[in-house]
Amino acid sequence: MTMDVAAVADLGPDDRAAFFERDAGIESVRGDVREIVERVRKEGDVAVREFTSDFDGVEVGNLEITDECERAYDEIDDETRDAIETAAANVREFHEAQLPEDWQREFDTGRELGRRFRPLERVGVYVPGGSAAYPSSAIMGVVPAVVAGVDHVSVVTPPADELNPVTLAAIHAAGADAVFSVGGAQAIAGLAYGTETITRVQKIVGPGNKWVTAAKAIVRGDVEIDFLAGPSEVVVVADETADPEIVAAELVAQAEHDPNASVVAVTDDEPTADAVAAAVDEQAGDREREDVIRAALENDASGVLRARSISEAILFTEAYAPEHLSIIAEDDDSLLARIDSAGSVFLGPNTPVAAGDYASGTNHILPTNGGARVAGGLSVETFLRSTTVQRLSRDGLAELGETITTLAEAEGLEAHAESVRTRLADDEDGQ
Ligand code: HSO
Ligand code: ZN
Repeated sequence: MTMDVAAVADLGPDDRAAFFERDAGIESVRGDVREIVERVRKEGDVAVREFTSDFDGVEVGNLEITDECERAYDEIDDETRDAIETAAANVREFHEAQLPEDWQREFDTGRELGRRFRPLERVGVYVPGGSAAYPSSAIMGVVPAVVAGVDHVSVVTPPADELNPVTLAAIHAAGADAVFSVGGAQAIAGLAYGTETITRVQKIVGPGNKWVTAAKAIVRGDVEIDFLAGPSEVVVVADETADPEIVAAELVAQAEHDPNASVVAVTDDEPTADAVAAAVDEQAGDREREDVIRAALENDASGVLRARSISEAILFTEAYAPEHLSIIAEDDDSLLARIDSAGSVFLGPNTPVAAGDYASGTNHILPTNGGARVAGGLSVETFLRSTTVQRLSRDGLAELGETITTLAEAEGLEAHAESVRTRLADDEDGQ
């Protein structure tokens, strides 16, 4: 059997480190990626084409494929186009609900404060291609940017002799303004610094392989990024009411993404743990991507775990901070109330993670490797900047005057204090 059942209480320091200290595994390529980034920065399209030929084995004609995306959209079958449109509409609706309102109000008499939100102007979205072509990721990356009001959304996606028509169609449906046939670190560098063809952007979002992720880590600072996303993760918290076949199906589903995916079930019910482990093994054998799945199941950060109580299961998932958390247990709302660290939570037996992966409306570009301890996934706010605004009346300033001048003097900043006093001096003279 691929998965052993272990007890949370028996995990040693090494096991705990494997579960709780996951990382994106980009160190091995950092040096090579730095060179690629530098060459694209200096040489632009020439370097982009050279790396595309070296790494993708493709001599690209036009780097820009915006029109091809529109054509693919028109030509794909109706069923696929409808599925793309339904998914995009649900993602659009959920993200529209996130749009913050500008506001401005008086806090005390004469002290009016507010906050306003404006979209970034140019952003770039990485859409994975190759064996892991994800049309759904095009929707998840582009739609929130469009909803936020971003002027120009560029998409980069790796070239191939035969580009995936569904990915191209989804990029078009999501509302991208320009699409470029370039992938890997060279695509990230192109977006970060601009080339003759690729527009330089202010922020780059979207998942990719370790070359892409390493490039995002390197250009961060010169350009904003969302976060460094690694392979998919899921933790399922289950009690004795959970159907082991369903719990197993969740683990096998996310395991199919990547040999480095991490999948965990944690339950307070011993028979459930044993049944999940057996069901995972059986289901894996029936899947086309069995090899990928078995590799992921064997990861040190994957496993079926027995907890002494549902509280211990909750503490485990909190320490893990998974990208996806599925809770299949009685009174899931009260368990949810105890969760602070998870990218996206799926409640109950009828809510597969695949719903959020594709179509329910939530975003599937989420923090991995424990990133959920400090941040959330892609949202409308990813593409907004905020500005604060204020206006004081004379009375409002008079009320605050002494507080400001006292602190300014404590900092030795006399001119700051004077900028207040000159305004209030008129008042005193006049009275
Ligand atoms: N579960 C992946 C997203 C995805 N699933 C794309 C299917 N296609 C990472 O959240
Ligand atoms: Zn998935």
